[in-house]
Amino acid sequence: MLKFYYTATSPFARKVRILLAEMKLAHEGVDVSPGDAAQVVEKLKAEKSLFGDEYEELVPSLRVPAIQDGGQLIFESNAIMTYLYQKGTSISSESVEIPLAPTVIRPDHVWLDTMILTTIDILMDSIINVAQISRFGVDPKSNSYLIRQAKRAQSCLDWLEARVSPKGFYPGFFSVADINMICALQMFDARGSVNWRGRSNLESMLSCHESRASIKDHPVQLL
Ligand SMILES: N[C@@H](CCC(=O)N[C@@H](CS)C(=O)NCC(=O)O)C(=O)O
Repeated sequence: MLKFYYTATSPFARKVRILLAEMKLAHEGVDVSPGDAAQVVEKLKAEKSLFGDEYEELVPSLRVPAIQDGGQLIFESNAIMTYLYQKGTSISSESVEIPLAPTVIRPDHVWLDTMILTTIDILMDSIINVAQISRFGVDPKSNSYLIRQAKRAQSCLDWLEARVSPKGFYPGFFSVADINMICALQMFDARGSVNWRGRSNLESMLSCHESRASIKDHPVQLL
């Protein structure tokens, strides 16, 4: 059975969880949570592995999520989602109004869709970076590099706003880019960490998909 390594609070793991639900793929979840914010800081200061030695010997990025399927290990959420697409024998969306997209990226927009997925990744990564470093007592408003990270997030949001339609990145379908974007935006709302609102296309795409079962059944989790 496919093993899915995750932590409950990771927005990158949430992306994979939503796609697993969309595709109704049977899997065994393995929670490798390092504990609450204080425990994370404690482990990092002691230079201990965050997710356990066994996991960190297996996954070179030392990050979640990852999956193991037979002898195959896949890490990086977008690579995992691509793998799940290759594995999903039939994508069945019979009971939903907007079907799951037939491919991860549109065959006639390969470089643009690759940039879109990468830009959402940069956006999430910059903000998580700010949150992690602030846990060590660094004030994000007085640290020049963290100010740059926040600026990067805003410029990525502007770029994405100019490329998303009011119904999402893959009009007519619910796509991997939509899942990525929704996980980023809902994380920002839940943590109050980024002011992204006022961007009408992103706001509409979120309202278009937020009541979908896979999104509602796997909400953002904060510790
Ligand atoms: N680009 C990676 C990002 C994954 C990521 O940053 N995961 C965080 C949890 S939300 C993590 O494992 N952080 C541990 C660390 O930074 O050491 C992906 O898409 O899977």
